[in-house]
Amino acid sequence: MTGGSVHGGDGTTTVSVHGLGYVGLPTAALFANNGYTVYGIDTQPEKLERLRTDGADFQEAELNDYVDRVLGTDALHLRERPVASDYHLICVPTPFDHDQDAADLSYVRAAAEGIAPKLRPGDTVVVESTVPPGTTANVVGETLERNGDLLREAFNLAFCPETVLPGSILDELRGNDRIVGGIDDEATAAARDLFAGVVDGAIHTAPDAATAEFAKLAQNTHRDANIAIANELAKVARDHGVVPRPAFELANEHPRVDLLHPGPGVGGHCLPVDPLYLGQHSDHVALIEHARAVNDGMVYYVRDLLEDGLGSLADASIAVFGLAYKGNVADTRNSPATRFVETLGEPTAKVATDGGEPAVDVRVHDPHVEEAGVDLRTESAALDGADALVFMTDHDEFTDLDPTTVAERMDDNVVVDARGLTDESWHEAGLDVRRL
Ligand code: SAJ
Repeated sequence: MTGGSVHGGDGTTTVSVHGLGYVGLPTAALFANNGYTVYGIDTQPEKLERLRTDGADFQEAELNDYVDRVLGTDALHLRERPVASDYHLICVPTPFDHDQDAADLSYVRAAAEGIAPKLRPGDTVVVESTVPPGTTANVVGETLERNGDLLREAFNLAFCPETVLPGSILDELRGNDRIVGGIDDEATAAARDLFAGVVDGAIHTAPDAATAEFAKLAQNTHRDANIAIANELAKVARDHGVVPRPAFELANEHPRVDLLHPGPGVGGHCLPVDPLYLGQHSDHVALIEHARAVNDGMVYYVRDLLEDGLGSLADASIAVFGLAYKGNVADTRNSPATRFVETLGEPTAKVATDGGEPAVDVRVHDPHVEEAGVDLRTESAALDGADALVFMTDHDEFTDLDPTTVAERMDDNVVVDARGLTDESWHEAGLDVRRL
């Protein structure tokens, strides 16, 4: 384990970052702000143009400043095609292909194909994209060898998983510990030394790349499964007439118990996807797959709570507060709230009226989200005259709501709180609150 004191580069070391998305762009800025000469490579010219003209557009102001500080300087050059560099970091998407039941590695392959002809002896390639174990050594290694002039022994190849958390990308990027695992000791050391130059956290070395790849998947799978146990226990608690969260708080008084928060499911770019990669070369994933199903099924449980409160969804006006996948971010990727809104449009025995489309008036409000492919309302357009209010995201704005005012503005009094935002005062205000 090393790390702890950022020393940075001296301007002569070159780092190419392939893929300027939510991981790659902050990573490029991290190196550019620490004395490295960085090439930010992205195959989409319009993205590069937008960056040049408008700068970064993350929902995190400090991160935008951090990126904008180096954009247009000699520290960060934007390019459409790969260039020769001492280091190449691969930060491209690896979506899960549900038809193939496998990770879609096409972007990783394409990045490696672009890097291969530029590789020089002693250069280092580091994969940061989340991938199934074995991908760095096999898929990336073979692609680099096949498309370039160098044999595997001539360059370094390692895996170092990204660690960005929407909401605190910059802090986590600079402060988190990192794991590095190379295809040999030299590659591990090269990647370790690179990251030790820019992060405050410790650098943990894995025995090989596959172990590091597995560790990354294990982290997100562990979190997903732990949220699933919280969700399952929450449903069981309600079956017993027990409100889940206060019971969880008591359970957590034990020194070795740490129940996470139940909720409407798990969204984002990592947790709903990463556990699936583990099933690619293993049949021992029953619990992991069940956890996924429990979390994905929570939107139906929330809909059941709503339906129980209203008696029927037909002709109801429902204010859905929160579309982002978690609190205080604008990110709607794989958001449970989006799926929940879809379920409200699904005809069910209880919803369907006189054989036609169910007449559910769904009014979505999210103060953080600007564009989401659904019609977004202001707070009052969503809440005034609503029969029910459903909290799907724990934004601070919602915690600050006054229950008495909410009760006055609604027509009926059903509140489904999937995020633990409400307390006794909501009952006292005359609202019929169903809490997870
Ligand atoms: N959630 C719950 N209950 C909880 C905690 C979270 O329902 O108690 C839900 C959230 O509302 C959200 C989802 O889970 O919908 C995921 O949110 P998150 O904050 O747990 O994680 P992500 O997806 O934003 O980021 C994760 C993090 N991984 C771990 O905590 C192990 C982050 O550190 C990683 O860098 C990131 O994945 C990644 O890029 O892999």
